[in-house]
Amino acid sequence: MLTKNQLDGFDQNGFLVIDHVLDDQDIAPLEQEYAELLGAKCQMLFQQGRIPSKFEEYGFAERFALTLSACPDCVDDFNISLPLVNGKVEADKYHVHSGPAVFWLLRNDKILDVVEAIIGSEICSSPVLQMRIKPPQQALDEENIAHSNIGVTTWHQDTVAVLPEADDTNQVTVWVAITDADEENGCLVSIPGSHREGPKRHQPGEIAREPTIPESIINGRKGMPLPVKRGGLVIFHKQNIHCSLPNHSDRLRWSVDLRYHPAGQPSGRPAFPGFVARSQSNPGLELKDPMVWKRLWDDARTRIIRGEYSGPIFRDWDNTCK
Ligand SMILES: O=C(O)CCC(=O)C(=O)O
Repeated sequence: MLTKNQLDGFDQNGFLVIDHVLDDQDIAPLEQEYAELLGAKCQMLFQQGRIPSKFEEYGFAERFALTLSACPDCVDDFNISLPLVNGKVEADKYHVHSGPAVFWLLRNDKILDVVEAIIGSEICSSPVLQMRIKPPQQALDEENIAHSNIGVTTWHQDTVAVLPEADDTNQVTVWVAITDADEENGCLVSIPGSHREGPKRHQPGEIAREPTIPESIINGRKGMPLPVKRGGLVIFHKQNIHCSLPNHSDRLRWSVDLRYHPAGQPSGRPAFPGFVARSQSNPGLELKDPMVWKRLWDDARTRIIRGEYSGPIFRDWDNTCK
């Protein structure tokens, strides 16, 4: 689990970097699943005449970058949460990938052990999830540079992404490095101790589509880069202020960010499905079937497309001024 030093560091800084948590055996199924997903996407785009070839001769990183640069609107097809749209959605642009390798990553015992050390042994996997596969920035067009799943992520607190119902939820973010992340290819940057400053105003960003904390609040602070190798984790307190650097390398930077909170507390995304990932007190509550998880997402998607869910899906970002 975590040492007292690690827990004290998390309490003091609002983040914790933990190296060497996952190994190849933990990560390879996700890479395989994504290689297949990308292959299927290329096949479809080729049939639709949207790409000149299926890019089969390329490895994953180049193939992903080529696909995205030809079809910038494909980015959401690779995400592990439905797009954040309040109101009416278009079915053919409203997708989520909920494959078994993603499910098993969410239930990975090494990750859950870390989470348990912070929030206890009754753990809900939140539906607030992001797959971030970031090609070298020079391979992206402007639309995609502004999308934080493949382009830049500007200064924010993770609380901005959830509805006020989760204001008291003890949510932690677990950011998993699928590739090495360093200052050149766009590692995370955090302002140590910023979680103690309380919630900050977010506003529409100049570069990013996501809400961002204005420079007047960041006030010249540069933050601390958090490089981490493949298989390492970065844990964030929900009010830690962080961002990530642009990918100025010629390498892919791939991560997945997951959120967990104590079972029974609201996720802040009631339209999307969470599940009990670990329960010491009642293991029977745990969801162990990836097909059931997929069905939960498919059902949520159907409800939203049909207009059967009437509440907001995410916080109105222009109204997060405090
Ligand atoms: O990976 C990134 O670029 C940003 C991740 C992030 O901000 C988060 O996990 O909250």
